[in-house]
This record gives sequence, C-alpha cells and structure tokens, in this order.
Amino acid sequence: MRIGITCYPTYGGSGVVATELGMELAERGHDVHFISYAMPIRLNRAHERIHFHEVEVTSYPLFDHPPYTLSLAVKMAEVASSAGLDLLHVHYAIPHSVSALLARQMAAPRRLPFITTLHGTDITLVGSDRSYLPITRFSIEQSDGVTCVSSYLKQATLQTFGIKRPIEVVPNFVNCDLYKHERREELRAQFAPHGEPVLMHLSNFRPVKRVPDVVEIFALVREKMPAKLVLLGDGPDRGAVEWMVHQKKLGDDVHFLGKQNRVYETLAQADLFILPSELESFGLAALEAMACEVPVIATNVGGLPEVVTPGVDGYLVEVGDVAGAARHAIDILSSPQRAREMGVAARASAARNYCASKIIPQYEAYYRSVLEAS
Ligand code: GMT
Repeated sequence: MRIGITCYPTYGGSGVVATELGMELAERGHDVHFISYAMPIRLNRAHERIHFHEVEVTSYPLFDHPPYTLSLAVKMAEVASSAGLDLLHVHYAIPHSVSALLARQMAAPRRLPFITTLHGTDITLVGSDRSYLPITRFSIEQSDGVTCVSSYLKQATLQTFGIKRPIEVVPNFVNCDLYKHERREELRAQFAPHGEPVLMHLSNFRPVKRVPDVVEIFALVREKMPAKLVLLGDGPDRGAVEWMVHQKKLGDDVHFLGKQNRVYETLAQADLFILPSELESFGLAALEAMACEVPVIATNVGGLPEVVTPGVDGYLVEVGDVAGAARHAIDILSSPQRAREMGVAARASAARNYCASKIIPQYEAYYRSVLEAS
C-alpha cells in the first residue's frame, strides 16, 4: 500500500507511535509518506520506502496565526496525487483529521480515505475543550476509520463525544528487537558508579506527567537506600524539577539526560521505571521500559491498568500517592531477585501483547478493511 502518515513530529507519544508505525510498515514493503511541518524526531532509520514531505506555512502580516491546517490539507492532497496514495493515516485528531477531511474532498473524484488514530489528550484534554469539541467530533465522525490506543480511550471518546460510529482499539506497540534487556556496564556506570539501583523516568515534562512526584518518590527511596535517578526527556516543567532537585540537595544523585533518540539504550540500564501521571491513555514509555525488562510503578489511571499488572510486572498507585509509590520502589529494589522476576514478567507481557510484530498486522488488516469499505 501507499500510505500518507501525518503526526506531530516533536517529542510526544503520538508522534513516536506514528513514526515507529511508518518505519515498521516500510520494513513490511509499504511505501510511507510522512507529511508534517518537520521531519519526525524518531525517524532515525533510513529506508528507500520512506519519504518525507514538508508542509510550509506561509505567513502574512494579516495572520496572527498562520493557518497550518489549510497548508497541511493542500500538501496532503498534492502528495496523494503525486505519490498515488491509497489512504491517509493521521495521528492525533486536532487538527490533522480536519486537514485530512479537506484533502479527501479536494482529491475527489479520486478516492482518498483517511483513518484517524486518537492518542489521548486530543480527546481527554484538548478535544473536549469547548472551542475544539464540535469540530473534533465532526472530523472523527467523518473519518473512514477510527482507531484508538486503549480500551479506556475508546470509552472516553464515546462518552465525551457521544459518538455512535465503530472505533477499533489497536494498542500501542514496541519494537521488541530494539527494546530489550541489554546491559551496558560503561553506560550504567555513568549514572551509578558504585552499582546503586537506578530509577528512571521518561516523558515530555508536561504538567500531566507530574514529574515533581518522581523526585518526591526518589527522595523517599534515597532516605532508605543508596540509589540514582535518571530523567529522560524535556519540556515545560524541567526548570521547576531541576530547582526541586537542587532544593532537596539531590543533585549528586539525579541525572537529567534531556531528549534522546535511542532511548532504548538508556532504558535498558534501569532497575525501575516511574510514571506518576495524572492521566495516560496508554503510557507508551511504561511499555518501552517493560520491553527492556524494567518493572514499572505507575498511577492507576486511564489505560495504564491495561499495560501494568500489579504485583506481577509492577505496581499501580493513586495519583499523588508518592509515599505508596516509594514503599513499592523500596520493596522491589531491596530484593534484586524480586526485581529481576518482575522485569522478566514485564518483558514477557510486552512481548506477548504489544510487540510490533503483533500489532502492525492489525493496522494492515484495518487499512484493508477501510479500503474495501470505501
Ligand atoms: O503524553 C503526552 O502528553 C503526549 C501524547 C501525545 O499524543 O503525543 O501522548 C498520548 O499518546 C501516547 C501514544 O499513544 C500515549 O502513550 C500517552 O498515554 C498519551 N498521553 C496522555 O494520555 C496524557
């Protein structure tokens, strides 16, 4: 198939999933055309079947806000015609599904179905905002196919938008050949020179991720045992978190690594992954850690209970329960054998349920069904 993929190219779960999906589809013989305002950050494996089309947004003194949605629609229609696209697959409803809807109409009478994949905040936060809700609902209803990344998000979408149309749950996935338990002692020694246990967190440091809770949890663990904390990613809360680490005099034990392209190399050095989010429709970072045999302590919200099995491959606590999370962390880290058992169980669950090799065929089958139906 010839597939156009649109996503946010920056750091963020939906862009990561869209990019990994495109790379996996290319490996499986499909032609993939990324259409966005910048090259997706995780697009790090060159492939002859992967193409990138940049959307240029022309500014004009009259425009306080240059209309990206329109430029994107035009580029989608152009690429559909020049590359002979079979379909468009947009990730994150706002504004991508609206652009795809326009592109489909511009392409007529040529057939150009589009699939919208809902990721989370496009429904739970931004999409449910009064100024976006009607058009988000409209573009979801108009999509030729709609998928979302967890059963939780499907229910949230049906409830929030009162939509009757079918929505397919296609969970997020991980490349199990890249994300695996590969210890590199020289890398681990950079964080934990004396063999201390390593706690890790990866996110875009947005308020919804509650990164200050990670530091609170770590501070409680650190009172009981030597340990190190590695923070991957960057975003609006980073400055506040750095200040908090300084105030708590934890600077020697906390490493800020910022944005990384090969997160699997770093994640594989962790003993425990912490994800204390206010809300996660899925929690891709938790899955990536699990695939690297790292147990997870996360919050009991959104789609996380679909990913983490308490007592088997991690624990779930209520939002803000830093004391409870710290207790579980200390329990796990105090028994290396228990930590390893949970890590192995985490990998087994990731491999059983969420390996790319299992999920990509679901997308391919869905594409075919949409093409047949349209
Ligand atoms: O986590 C974010 O804020 C970014 C956001 C996105 O859409 O880029 O992530 C959402 O999509 C990810 C990939 O499907 C999910 O794993 C995240 O759980 C989801 N984030 C939230 O629901 C807050």
